[in-house]
Amino acid sequence: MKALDGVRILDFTHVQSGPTCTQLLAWIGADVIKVERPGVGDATRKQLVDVPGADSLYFTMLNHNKRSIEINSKNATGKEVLTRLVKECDVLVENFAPGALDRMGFGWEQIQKINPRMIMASVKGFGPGKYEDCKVYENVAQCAGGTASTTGEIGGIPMVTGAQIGDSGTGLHLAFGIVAALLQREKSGRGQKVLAAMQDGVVNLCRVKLRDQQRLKAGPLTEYSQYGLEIPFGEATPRAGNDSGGGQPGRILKCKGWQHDPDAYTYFITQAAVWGSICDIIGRPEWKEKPGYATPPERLDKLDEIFEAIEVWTMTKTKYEVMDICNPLNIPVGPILSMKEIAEDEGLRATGTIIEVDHPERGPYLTVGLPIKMSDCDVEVKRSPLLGEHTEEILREVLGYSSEEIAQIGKSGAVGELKVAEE
Ligand code: CAO
Repeated sequence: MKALDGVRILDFTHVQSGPTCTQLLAWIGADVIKVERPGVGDATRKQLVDVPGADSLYFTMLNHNKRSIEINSKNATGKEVLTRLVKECDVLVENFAPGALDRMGFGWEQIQKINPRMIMASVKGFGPGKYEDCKVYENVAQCAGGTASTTGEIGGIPMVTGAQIGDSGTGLHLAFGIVAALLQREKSGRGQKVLAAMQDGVVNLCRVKLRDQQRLKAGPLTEYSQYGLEIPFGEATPRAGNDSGGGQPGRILKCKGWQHDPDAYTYFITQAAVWGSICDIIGRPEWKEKPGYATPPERLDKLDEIFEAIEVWTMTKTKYEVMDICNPLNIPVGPILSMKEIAEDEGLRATGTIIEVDHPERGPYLTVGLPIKMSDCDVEVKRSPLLGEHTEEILREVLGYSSEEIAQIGKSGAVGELKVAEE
């Protein structure tokens, strides 16, 4: 049994944000029918190709558990097929550039006429307002959503993060909206429009930076290293290097092997509650009671000295040894794991967060499985579809077209090349 068994999704998504959303819904049981342009498909199929002739990892890792149908949405017969699909589906998900769906003839008003129970869910770069017509990609959203201005070294240039909080983050937000709209439809009997703007999603993920923006009115942000370094604060939340955001000083420190391993580092938080244990393990027990060191406010102007002393200790240990020593003492630390280490991590493999999938064109590859674990929903990760792999199956089984009708549709140029089976 799966959470979304019986829910059918008309998936007009491409690239990353929309496909992240529909992949999540497919994993938990929705029948996701991905509409792709005949002969071309999602642009990511052929982006960053590592195995010539095969679908790229970019595509395969974002489109598991979906079925692919090729339809030209600008062809008259293609529009008829799509109209029937709109009647048969519960949710339409899209992340076209603003206005593209209206130009196809499938805007919200038209969708409601065809199927009043339809939930129409969109990712756009910006919400309504002066930027609503802009095309937006990951880093644009990160910049417009507050990540870039608050990430990077103190006094350095703005930085984007490596996590795809604009694309995948917005896909997650949209999936939440869709599931909520499905629940509401149980009571109202109506569909609704769901919009997740990438800027809004990033702003939501930058919540604590907006918190700090407001705290600035009350004075300097004392937990930022900048305060201890006596660098004045400006009018906006500054970049804070690797400071921790929770009010307890934290830094990234070198570990044994840092000279040749770029990821031999640990995150180390000097949480007030375990200050005594920290002093003991680094060999500075006198700091526990010493005036100027004993309480968190006293330590604020000595953070460089304190973290240097901690680093002298962490440099004698591997990042895993730091974890093994600190965890039993409740000292919050985190090894800086490389993608290689994550790919090989036995724990992540055991829980299905990192999973190996086989593919007819490219053979086995690694992907990230469903990161949410549900006790009563069976999750099986199936490979992504080849372009148009299910065109005929969907025309016949979902839409009920006969072989003769399917042959006509094939001749109309509305779908890709078809191999029509005998009835
Ligand atoms: N049959 C026929 N035409 C199709 C089709 C199909 N099956 N699928 C798409 N098209 C057409 C669209 O109708 C559109 O045509 P018009 O411009 O004539 O209306 C055209 O293909 C291009 O679609 P697009 O504008 O969405 O694609 P793009 O490459 O120009 O822009 C992107 C890509 C991502 C910038 C844009 O879609 C966008 O801003 N999306 C919203 C924000 C978003 O999701 N960004 C994240 C991208 S990474 O996840």
